[in-house]
Amino acid sequence: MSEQYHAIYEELGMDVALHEQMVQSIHEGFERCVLSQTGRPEGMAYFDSLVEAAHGSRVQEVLDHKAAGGAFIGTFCIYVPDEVAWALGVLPLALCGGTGFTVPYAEARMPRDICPLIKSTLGMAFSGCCPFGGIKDMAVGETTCDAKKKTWDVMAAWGINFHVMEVPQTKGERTAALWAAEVEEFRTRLEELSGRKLQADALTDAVRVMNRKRRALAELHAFRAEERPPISGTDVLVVTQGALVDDPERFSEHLEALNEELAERVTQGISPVAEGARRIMVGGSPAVMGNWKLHHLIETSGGVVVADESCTGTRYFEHLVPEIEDDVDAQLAAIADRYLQIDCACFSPNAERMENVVRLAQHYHVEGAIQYILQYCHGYNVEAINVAATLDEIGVPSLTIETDYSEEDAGQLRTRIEAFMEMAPAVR
Ligand code: BJ8
Repeated sequence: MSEQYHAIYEELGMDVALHEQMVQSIHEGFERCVLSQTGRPEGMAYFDSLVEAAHGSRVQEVLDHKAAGGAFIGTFCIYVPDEVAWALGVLPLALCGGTGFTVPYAEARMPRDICPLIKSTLGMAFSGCCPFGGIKDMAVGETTCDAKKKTWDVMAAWGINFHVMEVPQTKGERTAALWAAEVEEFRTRLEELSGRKLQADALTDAVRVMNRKRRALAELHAFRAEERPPISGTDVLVVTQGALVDDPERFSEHLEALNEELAERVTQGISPVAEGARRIMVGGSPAVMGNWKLHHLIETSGGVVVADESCTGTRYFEHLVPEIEDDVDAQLAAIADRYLQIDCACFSPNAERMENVVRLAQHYHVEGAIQYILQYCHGYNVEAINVAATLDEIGVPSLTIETDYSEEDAGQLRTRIEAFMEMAPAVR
């Protein structure tokens, strides 16, 4: 598996044996939830390989990037504007953990009642299983939820080089100005880190690279509106998770090829989705790499996930950044505007999210929505009440599921999902 990188892991001071066990446990979940599917597109082979690459070849690429004089930052949220980093030769990588394997290592040092995404991420670092922790030049946090922002304080107190972006909690002129200032400060921090000055042409190029990736993802997700989608929701999740860790240009190339294959499949009427499968929208907390649990349960209980209203779904790729030439300030302002359109549950009120939920439910012809709440994720959990009421108004039933990264509740969840599927009215 990751044996060829053992020398690197040892040099990074990792616990090589434990890391191997973690990789093995992720792989077992991947086999059970993803590779067990039938009728998958051939183009998925590349995206499958990203799961292994995330703990192998991608580490080598980051090291090569640093050896060539570039800097490397770890991020934890899709509000961090990657374009600014790329334009300064800084490689950004999402370090969010999706495996339950490392959760106990975080629980030994942090409160247990914080969300599994944070515990998995921290547990990777605490257990010596994170190859990126030791090579990052800086971590970039944000103030999206209480657990995260207090965690950054603890990390900073432990001597980790942290930059925290203040994500506002309301949307309006005053907070838009605050956010624009945060993006500007991010630029300054990265200029210091990289020893470079942000150049207009480099920034426009980085915007184009990211826009290309967003367009390709939008095209992929658009296939899900088909009556019988040419790809499963689990596979779309695998691709979208990969977008957070892969090199953006290489990722776009492979995704554009997959999209061509999917277009061909539509023409030929090829679909891995059983006729009559219930069309389900999943919304709420993100499901990052390592976490395929809910999609697998839905798609092996008579449903197909046709929309992901989450940061590992539409929230990640919707809205392009206008490509502005020769004007760094205008380009930065356009970037700030684009990122502030993300409708995370950290915003109150969150009318924009309610509008988006309705738009997505209608566009993808969903028959039911499952709100996916990571345990202790209060923002999405409480907001689920308004989301359910909004969906109810347009006749879409919803089910709210609160869960963690363990498999212990899988049987119980399956029973609830199957019962929900039976009551969801067919729109066809
Ligand atoms: S923009 S969803 S990526 S913050 S799941 S750590 S919110 S308690 S990940 Fe998120 Fe950015 Fe929002 Fe998206 Fe907290 Fe909830 Fe845990 Fe979360």
